[in-house]
Amino acid sequence: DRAAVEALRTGVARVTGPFAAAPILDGREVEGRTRTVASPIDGASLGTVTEADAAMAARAMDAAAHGFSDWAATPAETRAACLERAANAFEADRDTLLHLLQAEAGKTLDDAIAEWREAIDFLRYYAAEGRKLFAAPVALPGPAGEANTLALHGRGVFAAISPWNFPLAIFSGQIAAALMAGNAVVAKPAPQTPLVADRALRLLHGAGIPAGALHLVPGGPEAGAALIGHPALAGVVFTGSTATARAINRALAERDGAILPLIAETGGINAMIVDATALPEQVADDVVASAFRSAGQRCSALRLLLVQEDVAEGMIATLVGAARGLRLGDPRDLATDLGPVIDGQAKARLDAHIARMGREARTHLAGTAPSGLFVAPHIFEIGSVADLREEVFGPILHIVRYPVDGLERVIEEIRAAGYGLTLGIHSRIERTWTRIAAALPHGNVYVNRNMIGAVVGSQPFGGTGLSGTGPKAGGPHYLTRFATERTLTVNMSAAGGSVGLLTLEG
Ligand code: UN1
Repeated sequence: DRAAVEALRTGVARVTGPFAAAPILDGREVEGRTRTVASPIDGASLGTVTEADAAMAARAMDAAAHGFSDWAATPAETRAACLERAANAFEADRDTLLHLLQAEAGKTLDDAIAEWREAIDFLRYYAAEGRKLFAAPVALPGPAGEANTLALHGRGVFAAISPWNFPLAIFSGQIAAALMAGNAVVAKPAPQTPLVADRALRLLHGAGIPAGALHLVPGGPEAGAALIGHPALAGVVFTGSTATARAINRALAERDGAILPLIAETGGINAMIVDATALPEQVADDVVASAFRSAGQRCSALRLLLVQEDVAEGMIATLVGAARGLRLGDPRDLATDLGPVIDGQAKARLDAHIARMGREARTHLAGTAPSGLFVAPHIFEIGSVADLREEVFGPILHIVRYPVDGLERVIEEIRAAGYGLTLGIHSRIERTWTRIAAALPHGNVYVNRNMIGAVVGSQPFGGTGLSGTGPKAGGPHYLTRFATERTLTVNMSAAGGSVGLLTLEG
């Protein structure tokens, strides 16, 4: 309702900076090189960040290695309770977190609220899942006279490397999962969004996560490389580009010693297939939301729309009409649909892509944007799926028409691209969508709806192939990958084995 939204907006607008972010090692801020953090909305200074260099990142790893054993020995119930207290603290800090999501990441109020809620959901969900998984060893069947149990243990120090497009939800979700599984964490937020990360980290500490178990290193690739190269590293959780995941994988492979897990959630060339039975108005709604919401800066966003040629003309006209109505501007204005893109580099990449499409593709929509970091929604028509070779991270939709007998070929082309994140299907023929869903490896398939905004616990999120390693964030299997599994087998019939003095340790 309007009044509530207006009240919320007023509360968020009342928050004032400046804010500061700094490396936090063992609960203490560390000094170093400092720079200004500017808002993508208007370039206004929001505060400062002290960035960690390689040496400081290495010190954070040392500190985490030191803090690991106490945290690993903390009962799972206590770890879960810390995350739940953190969820409450995130709720209480609503106005400031929303303010930072808007000012630092350029989000609309809708998007900021959705992300803030998602962060809270991650904290509560992993606490609940963790209670089930980590509370006590599980008894397993075995031969008579033998007791078998299986227990999950933290691995050690996890590096958590998170992106700017969900600087609160993914940042906090990675940390919560790694902590719940009994790991110590060194978190490196994206260089574009250190302020909201710093705020979240302080809330986590305030909720009882020990200073020794969670450390913050704002910084760039140099700090990231120091984390990945550090001898204490036990695992990496990463969300970002496919290229960076590959570089991390390579660096992990070069290390001496243990083989370490990488949990990566990366990019996609996400497609939606629309056949002639789809409802045009619903398609238009769902395409506009999937392609243009958050200015297309979601890894789940729709990039490639495949429309059956019989209905393509009308469908494109409806879409163009709907997209033309989108408002671009300051995301703190409630009437705004699309805020800015994250930085000058992102804008330059998008502008270059738009220029290339202007030459190579048929242009259906090319709006103009206000000055600054704004990119207007664009709709281009290309000849085939293969014409789009890379993930384009912004409000740019590509359309391909396919003939009624061309569905198999389209499926084959999507598979050949190698990404497997989100997939949308609009069809009222069940046989069609079951066939498409079965033929493609995508992690999140959405039928007759939009394809963004996966809900924690309901639509666990993550892809396959070039899109990530799995398991899926916000799903029941995610925490296990952060842990090691160990069995204990005891011969109960051997002398001394059956006297009942034996207690199995968790
Ligand atoms: C990302 O954009 O990095 O479903 C992943 C969604 C979000 C995507 C998060 N969970 O839209």
